[in-house]
Amino acid sequence: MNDIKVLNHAADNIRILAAAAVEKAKSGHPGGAMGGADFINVLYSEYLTYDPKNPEWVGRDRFFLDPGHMAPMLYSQLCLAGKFTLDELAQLRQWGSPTTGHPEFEIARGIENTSGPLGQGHVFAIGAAIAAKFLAAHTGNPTFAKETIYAYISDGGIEEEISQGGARVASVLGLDNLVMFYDSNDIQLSTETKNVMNEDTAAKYRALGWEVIEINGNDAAQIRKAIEQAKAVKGKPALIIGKCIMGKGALKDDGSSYEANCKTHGAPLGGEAFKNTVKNLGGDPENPFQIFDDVKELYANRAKELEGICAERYAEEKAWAAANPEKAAQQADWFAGKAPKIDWSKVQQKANDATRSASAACLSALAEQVPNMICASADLSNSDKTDGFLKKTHDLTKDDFSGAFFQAGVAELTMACCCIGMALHGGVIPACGTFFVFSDYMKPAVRMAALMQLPVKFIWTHDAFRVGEDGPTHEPVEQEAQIRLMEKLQNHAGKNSVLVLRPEEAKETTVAWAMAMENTDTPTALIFSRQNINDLPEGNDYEGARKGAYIVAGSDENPDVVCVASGSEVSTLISGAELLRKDGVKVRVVSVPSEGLFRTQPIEYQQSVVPAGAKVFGMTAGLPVNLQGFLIGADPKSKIWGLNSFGFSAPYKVLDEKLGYTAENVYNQVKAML
Ligand SMILES: Cc1ncc(C[n+]2csc(CCOP(=O)(O)OP(=O)(O)O)c2C)c(N)n1
Ligand SMILES: [Mg+2]
Repeated sequence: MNDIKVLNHAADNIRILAAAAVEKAKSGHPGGAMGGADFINVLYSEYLTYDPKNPEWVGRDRFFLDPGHMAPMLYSQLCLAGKFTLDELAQLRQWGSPTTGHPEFEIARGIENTSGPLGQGHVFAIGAAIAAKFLAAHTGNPTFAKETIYAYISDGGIEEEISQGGARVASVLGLDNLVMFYDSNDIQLSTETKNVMNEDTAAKYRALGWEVIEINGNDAAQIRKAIEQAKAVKGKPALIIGKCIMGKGALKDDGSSYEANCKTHGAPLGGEAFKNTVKNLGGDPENPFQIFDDVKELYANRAKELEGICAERYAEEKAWAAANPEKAAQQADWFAGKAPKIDWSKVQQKANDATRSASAACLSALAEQVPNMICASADLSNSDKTDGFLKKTHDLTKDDFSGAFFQAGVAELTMACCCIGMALHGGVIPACGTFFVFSDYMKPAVRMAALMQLPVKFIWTHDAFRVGEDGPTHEPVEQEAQIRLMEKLQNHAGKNSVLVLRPEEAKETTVAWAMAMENTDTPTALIFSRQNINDLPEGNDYEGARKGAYIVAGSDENPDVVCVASGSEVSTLISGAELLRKDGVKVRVVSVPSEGLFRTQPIEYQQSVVPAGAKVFGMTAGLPVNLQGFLIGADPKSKIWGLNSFGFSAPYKVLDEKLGYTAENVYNQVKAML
């Protein structure tokens, strides 16, 4: 047992370092970091199990910091643990520095994730806790059952709606491997918390089925006891509500208390206030970037302790691997993030099927062949056809994680964040489905997955106004343009940040799913139709989809017009082409499952599909901007037929007629161009 005095000294050390880093950067958030220092210090010096020499160790505990603005607290803590140097800390938020604002993840440095967008981070932790339970059940490796996932949440995260979804999921799945600390400091960015929140948070989480422990969040002994208690809880997640003092130990320039003051949330303490604060905390204002000797010793002792703990865990893992060599090899592949080997010949597509049903056929094969895949749906599995996967497995439930289907309930953002958390944990391949129009509810998470280069698969069905009778609320129009913008946005590895595929018909859907499974370094969005679509002509080379756009079978040589589309509009173009050919017009039809991918092909290939100066006719059920890239360098008479308004309520065939998505309209529009 460490001396409480030393623990308090270490927490003060973290406070000094966090305040100093923000002071030097002239930007950042000292107050919350100073308030939370006691919790993070007790956690790292006594509980968090990790291997300092092997940061990627699969069985490590994980710490997810929801309020990413408290990164100075995490960096300071990781300085004590030897993962960052004091010089690196002093470079907080500077160009090229490893100590960025709101860091995403860097496992080697001990950062599992901090969420910039409040609320998402603790749900990433919930996803990671699901992954740990899944891996325990699917591998039998005892290490996964020993993992604890720690989440740190603040007032902002509690206020975000996603906390309701996360709390529900964690409770219904009985995630007793999850310990969440709520830094309840009564202060947020612009007001005191009481101005915007009067709920009884403890009662709320108890009602949601959590174990709730209430403590003074700046008292090391109480924190220690609460973590012990939380770890011992069985069958449900635990929440430790710690009443913390914002800016603990801070003094103003006149020496009076600067604690519990909104102003310390997001700005340096400043000049004399900073100096007074460092002195008050026992540091040297002229040289604040120091680690006290007793604190060094505390963490050196912890490192030794961890050696012993890890040795025991490794021994258990070794024994399991020796008894289960195949599973051990498989586990290594899973954590390496390798694309699984899949025999796609097992997927038999029905003629003229809807692409959502074609996706179900693929998912069915994936359920059989990819044992580390988890598929989720936000209560639409029989409509978004993720039930193709479900039929080959069963739901994850509180007492049974041997299945692989995650019923997320009607909570699209929660579902997406859980999937991201699974990916962050590692070892599993997450996919999740809902209607395309509800991708709007998921956008903030899609953006985080894109930024972090996580290979989550987003399955979006009911891709266009052809939802019909459900009316305009359910008819996506602008959604494709929104997600395609993410194809134009490059990630830090210089790749399109999301791969977005809208295959034209059933067989191309199989190729799209193959591309999604092979894409291990960005998220993939798959957009599928509700309605049946005619198959492409015999002899089509579906592998062309891998280039993002390709000429479909039956196209004419030396065309008078090049018609481009994705999804079911390709089939409308083909019907239109038949009419045009009767007039002697030569037509090339190009399927464009992803223009973003097409634009990464050599220019010669792009020109071979859509030659410079060609007359181009594009058709999209979304905004015309979806295909406007094809007008660049084309004949000026070229045009895109798209939807410029919300949809309408009517059977989809009527909508096709009314909105001009017919062979006749293709004929008329192209004739007017020639
Ligand atoms: C989704 C989202 N909305 C807004 C913000 C901007 N923001 C950052 S911190 C904060 C207030 C946070 O208050 P709290 O969580 O209590 O942190 P504390 O002030 O206690 O450090 C806000 C609004 C954000 N980061 N994410
Ligand atoms: Mg707060």
